[in-house]
Amino acid sequence: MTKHIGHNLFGLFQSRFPKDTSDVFLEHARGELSYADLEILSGRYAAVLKSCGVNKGDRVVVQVKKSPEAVLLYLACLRAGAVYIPLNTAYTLTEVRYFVEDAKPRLIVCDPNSKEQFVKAFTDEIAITILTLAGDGTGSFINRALKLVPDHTIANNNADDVAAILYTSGTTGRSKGAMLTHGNLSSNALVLHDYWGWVPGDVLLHALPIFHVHGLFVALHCALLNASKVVFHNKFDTDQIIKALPHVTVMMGVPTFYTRLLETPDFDRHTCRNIRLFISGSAPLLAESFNAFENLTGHKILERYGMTEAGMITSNPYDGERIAGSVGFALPGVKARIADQNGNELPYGEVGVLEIAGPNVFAGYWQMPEKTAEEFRADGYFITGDMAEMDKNRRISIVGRAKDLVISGGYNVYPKEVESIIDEMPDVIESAVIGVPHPDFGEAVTAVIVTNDGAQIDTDTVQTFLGGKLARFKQPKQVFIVSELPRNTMGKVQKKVLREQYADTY
Ligand code: MCA
Ligand code: AMP
Repeated sequence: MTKHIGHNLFGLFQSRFPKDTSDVFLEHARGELSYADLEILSGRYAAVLKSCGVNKGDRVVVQVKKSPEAVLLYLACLRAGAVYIPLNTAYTLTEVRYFVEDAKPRLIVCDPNSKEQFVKAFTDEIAITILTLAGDGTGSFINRALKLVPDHTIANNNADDVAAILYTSGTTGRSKGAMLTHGNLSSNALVLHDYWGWVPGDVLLHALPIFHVHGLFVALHCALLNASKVVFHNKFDTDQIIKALPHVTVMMGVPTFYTRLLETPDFDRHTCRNIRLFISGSAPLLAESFNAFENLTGHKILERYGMTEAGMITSNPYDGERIAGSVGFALPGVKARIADQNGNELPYGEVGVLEIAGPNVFAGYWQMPEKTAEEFRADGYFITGDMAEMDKNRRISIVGRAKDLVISGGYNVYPKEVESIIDEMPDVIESAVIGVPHPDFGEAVTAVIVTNDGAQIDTDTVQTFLGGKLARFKQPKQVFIVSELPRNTMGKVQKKVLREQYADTY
């Protein structure tokens, strides 16, 4: 087996492959992939990348349904030193166009039903090759791979070479591409693997999407470092998950996974008999869910906190006390402080903005040096935009957000993006988009709109207008028409007042 080369993340994984590479890597609906398959197929996929002219540092935009092949494509990009850019499958062409124009990829890999519109939309970009991953006859990425000799080389990357760009929206203006380096990803993965006590024989249940940090990096990387089997589900289907749980030892999920399990009569202590660890993150886990889960199963869910720009930042301890409502301690190697608006550290117990530094913190926003500079303090700390407090033991609790952000079922929705499109509707004077408590999604996107002469616009009309422009999960689940929005003396819309007013909507 090739020795771990340079700082390439794939090289790190490969150095941890099981001795017997016939061990299963992915168990999925259509069969199994072994670690030997991973090695050969990622080599074949890397050969396709090269045949498309993708060289080290070139961007590859990928918008495909979750599948084992999509995982292999990610791993092939790593080994080839290409920059992987995964996109949420819910994004519309309008949203994808922005990312493509910004990232200037060498290759786009998409699903068959998007290929025609992508070809039409991006024909001017003559340097871009567009391929489907599968399902497009002999022209697909997978079919090309079958015809090529595997390329087993691993690009000799430095720790600060970019491995992936993940787009995150912002409270103002355009989406920003967070550049994550091989060093960011490997340092975070190694820390998590150790901190969460992975042991030989652990089996991971994977039901998260693989276009975000949680499913793509946190879950897959820990399993790969552990040479573990991954029981791979294309989505979170509660019945299927309950059938799978007795055969795994670790599950990672967003809080919605846990609330859905709790609502299912078949789910009980016996279902979890082989589980070592349940982990939750991406959105706040309510104390009532934590407690109900412990009462039902005997398991204290381990809550951790992170963000796209920094991977995982804090975690409740594996061996120590896991406390509901707390996200635990800064991970080893991560420095955290609670600061006022000017970056001055606050005393323990006071609420401020969480600022962090460490090897996990990203290299900046793709081609946006000014935006990057705005998010960092002069001493290198990154401003998370999350409001938090730290107790004298340095345990951290997230208490709110300084940024105007809604998290629905673990997906981030930036109100500004939704408001600006609603405001283009005929008869709309202005709008405020808020997140209000929702039993399934944690928060639900909700719009409060002021119209000309009180014209009545219903939820369907707003959703229809937004269709094609905005992914479904960003669209308001409910719309309210009002005569005016509450404002403070400075004229700023008081979203807190609206959130209180509509708190019982769902
Ligand atoms: C689906 N729908 C949603 C959401 N998901 N609406 C609001 N919020 C959502 N999250 C809508 C669809 O548009 C559709 O609407 C309907 O629900 C059914 O869609 P379906 O895909 O069948 O939904 P589902 O399978 O029940 O999905 C719900 C889910 C999923 C399982 C909670 O959203 C999910 O897997 N979320 C995880 C997101 C995640 O991985 N986040 C990590 C980000 P209609 O029928 O009207 O068309 S990484 C991160 O945040 C940081 C780094 C961290 O700390 O981890
Ligand atoms: P993203 O931009 O998708 O990376 O989302 C990151 C944001 O999700 C963070 O800035 C937090 O606001 C939120 N988040 C992630 N994990 C947690 C958690 N355990 N508790 C509260 N908020 C969380």
